[in-house]
Amino acid sequence: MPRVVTVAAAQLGPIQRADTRAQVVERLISHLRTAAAMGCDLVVFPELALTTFFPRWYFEDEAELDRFYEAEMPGPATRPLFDEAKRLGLAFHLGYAELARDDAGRARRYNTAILVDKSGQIALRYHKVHLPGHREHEPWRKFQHLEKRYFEPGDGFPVARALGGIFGAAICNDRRWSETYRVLGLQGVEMVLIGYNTPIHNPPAPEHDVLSGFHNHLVMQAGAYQNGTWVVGVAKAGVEEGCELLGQSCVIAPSGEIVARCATQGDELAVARCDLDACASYKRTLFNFAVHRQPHAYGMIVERKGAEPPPE
Ligand code: CDV
Repeated sequence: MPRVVTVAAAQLGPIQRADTRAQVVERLISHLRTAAAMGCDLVVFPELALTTFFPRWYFEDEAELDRFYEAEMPGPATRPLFDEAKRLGLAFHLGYAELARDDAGRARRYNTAILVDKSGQIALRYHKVHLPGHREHEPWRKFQHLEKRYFEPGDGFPVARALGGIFGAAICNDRRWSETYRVLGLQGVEMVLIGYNTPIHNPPAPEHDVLSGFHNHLVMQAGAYQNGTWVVGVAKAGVEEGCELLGQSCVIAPSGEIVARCATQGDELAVARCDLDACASYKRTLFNFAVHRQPHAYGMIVERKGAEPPPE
């Protein structure tokens, strides 16, 4: 029996700061209903999908910052999303800012993604590992990117069995790092779910701006092919609080080919019928890790963090 997962890359247009959680959740529910009508099994929402992309501002007041985080999942605002997905028989993936407490009651802040199965249970929880940007206020920038200040990094790339396959997650900047896909690939991942908020303007390197769309697809297509896995990349797109975010949400096959993609910068679904067994011919042949990898030659990957060129 083929293991087919019909997936919707559920792109969101911009979320402005004044938009309420209830308004946003209504948009997510509208995506769920459209996806259900199109025969989907799984709906993938972007990174930090419940609010505007708040790391673009420097906040001194912690109470103001806390407004962008969820202290429980589901909580009062997100319960209707869980209920409607369960009613429709859909699994979904959601990115949000998580405010947890450790045993000593200290705040732990994560950029989080969850996969919720068709029964409404959280099957996978992932904390973003590669946090881009900076920690201190840098007023020279047109907008801030304070993820290093507002989140702590996660400690790994877990996978979960769900929907008859093996699923993993990564968040935005993670998609640019080959290590992300390989750690997931080494656990047999068959579908990687990736939400993103990517400003087209990169303040430290504006010469890259014109290539932002190319780089987006380049890294996800390479990650899919080199690990024989489906990849679903989903944007929050459009002009949000004056900052232009990249669209291009897409579904990528284990061949590395894009099989569905969004055409707008707004709320839009890109739907694809994904046969998880299509991963096998890549995992069995060219990328049969057990046969062809040479870990004895890769030690530097974990032993060394920054590049160290040889002496002159
Ligand atoms: N949200 C992100 O992680 N954005 C980064 C930007 C800052 C480069 C990205 O990799 O798309």
